Amino acid sequence: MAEFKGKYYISTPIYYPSSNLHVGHTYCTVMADAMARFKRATGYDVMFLTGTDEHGQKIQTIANEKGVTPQAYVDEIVGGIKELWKTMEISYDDFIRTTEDRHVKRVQNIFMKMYEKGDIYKGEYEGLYCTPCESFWTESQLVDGCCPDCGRKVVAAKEEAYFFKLSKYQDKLLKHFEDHPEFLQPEARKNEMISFINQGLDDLCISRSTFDWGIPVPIDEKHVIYVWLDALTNYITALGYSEDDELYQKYWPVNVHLVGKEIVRFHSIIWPAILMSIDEPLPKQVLGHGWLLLGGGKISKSKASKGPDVIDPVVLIERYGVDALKYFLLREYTFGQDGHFNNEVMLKRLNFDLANDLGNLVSRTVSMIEKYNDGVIPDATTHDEIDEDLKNIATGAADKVEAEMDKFAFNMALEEIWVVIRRANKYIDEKTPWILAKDEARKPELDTCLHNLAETLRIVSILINPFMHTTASKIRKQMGIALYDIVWEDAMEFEMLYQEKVKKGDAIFPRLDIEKELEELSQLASKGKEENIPLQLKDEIEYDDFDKLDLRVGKILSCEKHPKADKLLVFQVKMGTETRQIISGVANDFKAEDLVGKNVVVVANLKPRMLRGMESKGMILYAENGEKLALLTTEAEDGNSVN
Ligand code: ME8
Repeated sequence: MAEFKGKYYISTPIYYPSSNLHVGHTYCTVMADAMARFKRATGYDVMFLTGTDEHGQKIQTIANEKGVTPQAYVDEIVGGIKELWKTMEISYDDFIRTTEDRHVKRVQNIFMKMYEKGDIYKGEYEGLYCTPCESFWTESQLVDGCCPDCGRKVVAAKEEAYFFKLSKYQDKLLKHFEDHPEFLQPEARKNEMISFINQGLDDLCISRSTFDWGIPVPIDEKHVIYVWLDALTNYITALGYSEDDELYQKYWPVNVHLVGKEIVRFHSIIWPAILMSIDEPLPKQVLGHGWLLLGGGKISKSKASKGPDVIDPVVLIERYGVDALKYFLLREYTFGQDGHFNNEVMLKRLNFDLANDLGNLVSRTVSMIEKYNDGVIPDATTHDEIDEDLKNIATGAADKVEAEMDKFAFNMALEEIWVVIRRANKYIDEKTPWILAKDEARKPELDTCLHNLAETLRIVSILINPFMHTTASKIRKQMGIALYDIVWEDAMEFEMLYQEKVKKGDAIFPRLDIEKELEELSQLASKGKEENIPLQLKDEIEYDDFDKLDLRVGKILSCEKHPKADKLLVFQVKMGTETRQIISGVANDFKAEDLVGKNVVVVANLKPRMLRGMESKGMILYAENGEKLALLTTEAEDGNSVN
């Protein structure tokens, strides 16, 4: 076992379940997962937290549009997010949802603590509001008159609200930045934040009264807590803060809040000020990572894939596997900088680094051990400079990987591992085992060569384990090495194998036909787009128009053809205490007898009309469904209002 080095708490942002996640969210979570696994491997007691940020106007609006409750809406999306993390084997220790009771209760406790401290007051907020980002902005913060975060339009808004005295903490925040140069990285972000504070901090609006999908303000039921106080506190509510403090005492303060650069401001200014208000320690570090870009702009939930590139992680995983996607995201991008996401770059990396470099090394090594030594890893009995070089590079890599991981330089950490892999491939070319095999006298040299390759692969399997643990297991399986108990320190030792029996398996990363893959991905991306062509509809109506309808559930007691019109059906419909006659022109679409007994939705306040000498009081609802009409039925019993 690795020497115990203490605790390590890392978090991702809690994502909005406004729609399914894309490869940008996956990028952040994959980095956090790799770090959590790396820290566990190197002797830390890790707490890795992720979750979902489920309240707010935007989610309420989307749910309303879909005709479901906000809770039902988020439950479904969060189910998909958890499924995605399960498929990707994300090793989080806890997943916090802001709609959980544990969070709600603790956020209210935090609000009360701040209130009792005198840090919260009631005022009136006037500002420019970006609805998708749920942020108020001042005129000077706008970029080209639009939201500086997402680039969309803002609207003037005013409302009674509770405020947090953020301005009170301005000097203390600046001092914290000065005293803790490591607090916010990268450096460029830190300078932005310091100048933001120097411009003067306004007090922060922390409640809303124009919608109700949120945590009620404990002292005023008309208000819900504005999303950032609700969201940021997840990092401590998940640890039981204010109720059951055991985990809080153990893990807080967090070692790293890993966040996208657009929310660095919330994490390095607002969140520390909240913590100062409740007299709790500040995060040790906030790390802002860059964005994945597509066609020049940030990949975002509201922007569908623009070009031929697929950004849905589920599709990429189905085609290339979890480890391939993880590898690409960690290897391709430089931490802290933006990077372009592009399917072609991804496919090339998968072919060059995974199929060629790593895949070939595994398959060549196993094949040669099978061919030249009956599948048993031989002992090493000879030694030369080339062997020495391979050994030094292989056993020296773990420290280099650790040094890069300390800087969150995932790409460089992987590069250090690939230095070993490429050295081993070169070692095969230098040693030419196929020539050694022809000369019985050189069998000891051949054995040494095979042994050293096997040892190197054992080391590689340990080094890649935090990043691609399924691949690590596949390599170990083919090498006949124990799958469990992968110990980081063993990557620093060379002589650990003893006559294990290898067994060739499938290629760990099959070679991809890049042209063909690009073609298929582009078809998938455009298929997604075709499915989203707006419907041809009648003119838009106002909500007030719709609200005039009184919709009721009715049960069809009988249905017959109109005696004087072929197209009309005459219904007797029971709605609660009343039974009515309703006539619909749907005889061509339905058989009368099929409709009897159905519970339908009726516009109950439609003005009565005479149709061919018979009165029709109300209207049964049907919807257009392609060429046909669909009867709107319900499982509810008759007599209930439905709008
Ligand atoms: O901001 N490239 O949630 P969110 C890289 N709920 N990373 C990206 C990305 C991209 N194109 N797009 C998203 C919220 N991300 C709040 C957070 S925390 C207390 C509350 C990643 O669903 C990145 O980490 O908009 C970013 O910060 C996060 O997803 C935003 O996710």
